Amino acid sequence: MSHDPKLILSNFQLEGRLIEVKANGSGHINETYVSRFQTGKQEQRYIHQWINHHVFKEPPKVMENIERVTCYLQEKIAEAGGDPTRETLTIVPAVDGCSYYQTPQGDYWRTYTCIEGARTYDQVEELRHVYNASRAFGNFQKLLSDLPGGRLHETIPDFHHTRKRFETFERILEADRCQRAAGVKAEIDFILERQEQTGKVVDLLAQGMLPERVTHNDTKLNNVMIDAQSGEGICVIDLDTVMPGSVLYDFGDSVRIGASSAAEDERDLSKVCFNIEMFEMLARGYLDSAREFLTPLELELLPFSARLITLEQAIRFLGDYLNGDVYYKTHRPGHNLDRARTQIKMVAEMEANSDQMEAITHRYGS
Ligand code: ADP
Ligand code: GN1
Ligand code: MG
Repeated sequence: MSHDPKLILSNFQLEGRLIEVKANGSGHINETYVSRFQTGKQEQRYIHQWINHHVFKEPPKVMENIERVTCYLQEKIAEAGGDPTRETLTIVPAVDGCSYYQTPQGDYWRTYTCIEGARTYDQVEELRHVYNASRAFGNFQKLLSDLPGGRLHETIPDFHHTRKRFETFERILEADRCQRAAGVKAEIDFILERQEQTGKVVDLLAQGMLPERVTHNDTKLNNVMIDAQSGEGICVIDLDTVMPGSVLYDFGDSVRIGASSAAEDERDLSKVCFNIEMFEMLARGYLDSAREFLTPLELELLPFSARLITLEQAIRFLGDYLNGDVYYKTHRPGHNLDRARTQIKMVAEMEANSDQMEAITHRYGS
């Protein structure tokens, strides 16, 4: 499914003459486009996104969260002498002043200014990017640690509730509606054998042993803009899932790509390796931002969270494969299965390296 961004452009406060608009990005849920507008000799680019309302059931609440978060970040970045137009997202309002536009057909769109001189990476190309992106995610949590105005909306309830994800997986497996389970027995067993891990973080949160914080919840490497000159992680983007959560969700989710030698959907599993040097950069970058506010228990569980959230991703990808590929965009047959297999390989290798991972987080956490 794809939507025509040209039809919605006139509903936003955009200046100048449209030169072109084209698809951008590799996300699995929303659709992203980039446009070029000309005013006199100046050119301005914008990012336009169709918000998947089948996944984000209440897009106005998503946008309310994003408005609150970006406004607060803008203030803090300005106070610190930074550039709020590059270091956080800037919403371009619709003509009626709203942060989004709803079409007569019920689709939701938003527009941001395009951050120039920076780009995202779907997979690691330079080790310093791992450190810098991870530091940016830690800093994002730090800046939002005192966000005023009460709890953010949960844009997807129980998004990182790993035990509930596991239970959903069991139901999908039971139904086996596409009769695919018999072909992926090893992958299913890998997941089922790890059931007892899935409740750990959510139970500690429910018991008040782990604090709830404002977290990003989708900390893939390609959700940080990397500055073309400095290689710094200048801006955390993709804010749809910013909501109450645990820092362990963010740290954990960043490892599966930030410490992997291959793409999330690599078919050749011999290329998919957990790289301890990359993990060290990632942990150091994160802790250089987050060391000062993490509790001892959060710090202790960082290595576990990497295995847990990677397992959660395997559960979700394999679940979607078994369910007939209804959630994530896929670009080839077996795409979700390929993604699940890379995540499983990463979990297995992280398990084998858990002592070294612990040593690293202890070293940089104190
Ligand atoms: P998705 O949820 O589909 O991953 P993102 O918000 O991450 O959507 O955007 C997809 C890609 O578009 C990003 O990886 C990035 O390359 C680019 N992008 C998004 N927002 C901006 C922006 N404000 N400026 C420049 N590029 C952006
Ligand atoms: C989806 O939309 P995107 O590609 O940033 C998913 C994340 C997964 C990720 C796996 C709302 O993120 O939770 O971690 O794919 N987003 C949603 O790559 O489900
Ligand atoms: Mg993204």
